[in-house]
Amino acid sequence: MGSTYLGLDFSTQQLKAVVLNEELQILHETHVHFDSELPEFRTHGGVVQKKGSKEVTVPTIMWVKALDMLLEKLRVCGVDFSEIVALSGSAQQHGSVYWGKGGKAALASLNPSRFLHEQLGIPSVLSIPNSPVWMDSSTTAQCRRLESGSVGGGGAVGMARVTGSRAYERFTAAQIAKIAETKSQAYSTTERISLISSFACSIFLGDYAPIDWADGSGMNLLDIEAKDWSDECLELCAPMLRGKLGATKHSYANIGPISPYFVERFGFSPECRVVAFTGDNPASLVGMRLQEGDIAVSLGTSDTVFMWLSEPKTITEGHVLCNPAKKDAFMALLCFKNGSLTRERIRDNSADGSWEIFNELLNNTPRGNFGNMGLYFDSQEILPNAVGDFRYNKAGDKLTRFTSTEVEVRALIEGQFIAKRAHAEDFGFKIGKGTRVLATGGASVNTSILQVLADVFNSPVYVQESTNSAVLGAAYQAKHGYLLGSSEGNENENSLEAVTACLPAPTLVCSPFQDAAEVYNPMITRYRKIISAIGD
Ligand code: XUL
Repeated sequence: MGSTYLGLDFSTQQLKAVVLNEELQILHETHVHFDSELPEFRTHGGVVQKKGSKEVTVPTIMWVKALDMLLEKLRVCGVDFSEIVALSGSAQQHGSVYWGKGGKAALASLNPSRFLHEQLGIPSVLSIPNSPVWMDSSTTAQCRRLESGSVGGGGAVGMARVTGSRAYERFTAAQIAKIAETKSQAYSTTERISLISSFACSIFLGDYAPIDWADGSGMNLLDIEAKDWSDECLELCAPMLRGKLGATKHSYANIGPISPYFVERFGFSPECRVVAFTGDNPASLVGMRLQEGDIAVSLGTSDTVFMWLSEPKTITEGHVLCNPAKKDAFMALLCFKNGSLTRERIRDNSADGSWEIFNELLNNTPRGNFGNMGLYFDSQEILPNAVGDFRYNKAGDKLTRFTSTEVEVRALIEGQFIAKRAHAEDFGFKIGKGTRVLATGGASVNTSILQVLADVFNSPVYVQESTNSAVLGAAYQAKHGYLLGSSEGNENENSLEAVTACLPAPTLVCSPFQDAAEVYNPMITRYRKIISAIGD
């Protein structure tokens, strides 16, 4: 009988699970897609948004019902639950769950002959039935209030200094503040506020689970250096908040044994350990096995960039989070809203909707694109703060269009990667001899695009077999936390690096051309000039 590890990911559109063996190879994987498999909740893309509204929520119990279904699917897949020695999970960041006065008691006394959603979907357990999620942008007023206080010396910079980010609409503090203002009765009956990650963890634990430091860094409430709630932030946010948030823990903390509900209903071992759950971006950093000096680029609906930081840095454009893999380290997270949808728009307009033609056009243009540069933001971009198309020729004149489709395609891809490198360098990222770019997400299968990435970063680009880095990261953390044990074990021997050393190294897919630095270093400088002019 082998030991196995279960990883879960409560992402925006679906709930995923993987079961890994001792060598961290995938034995089983399955998922529940919210829109199609749980149509009764009427979500679109996994969320509920009224037309024209900035409010975006999810019926909290949908995630619980999805978990009921996922566990049944795993059983049908042939998973032997008794072999699972530890489990962990990840979830979309920032969203919050509000437990009522009967929450803790309900978790501790779940009846194994009934579904979870039948027992948890009642007002005494969930004081607010709908959870605000990361796509919500209805809290600008609350953000301004949070930044108007004296946190870290005041303003956006002060907030970023203490919590790792300036106040953002989707971050949990602004969301909690809005709930405390607009639903004060329900807020006052709230016994505990969980993130989606710690909510899911609580179900497995049969008790309120702590918020982990990495996902907690997406709240504008955690002092990321002190690893404790900032009293100044709490006071500005909402009344009696410290008690409602509970204690925090590091991201691979081995919290406790699994709840008897799962032992009796599914045959889990009573010894199976629950390891802290975290956010999907920190979990991806773990799943990609990012090391100091590397940079990870995830190419999806929105593009994200992660870096390992040994020291926090105060920066108002981008986020600093506690590192999920190592207690005293940090990570940087950069979100670019215009990712694959913008790439698809240019593919449709310039390459007849074909990736083959798109790649041909890209391969047929020289690095540096004859001095042309373009930036394309279909929707309001975060980095930089801009919307629209911006095209420039070699002389720096602004153009309404380029003369050929080749130039347009190359301008898009070069522009996207130049922006990523420039903003990463603002975080102190330096390209060195050992720098590796780890690519993931949908577009990471396109080697023509990855060649541009290698050239812009003047570094080799690697990919991993699976693009599901968050759910894998969760399963790796299960093993990481399990080996450390509840007594914290030997941190070095059981570092994440040591725990995942059995995995194959990522595959080298593209190396930069000799002239890459010469071509792209000046383009980074040009990009900075362009975006400061756009901002004026
Ligand atoms: C990160 C963010 C999203 C969510 C959903 O700040 O808002 O990436 O974590 O995946």
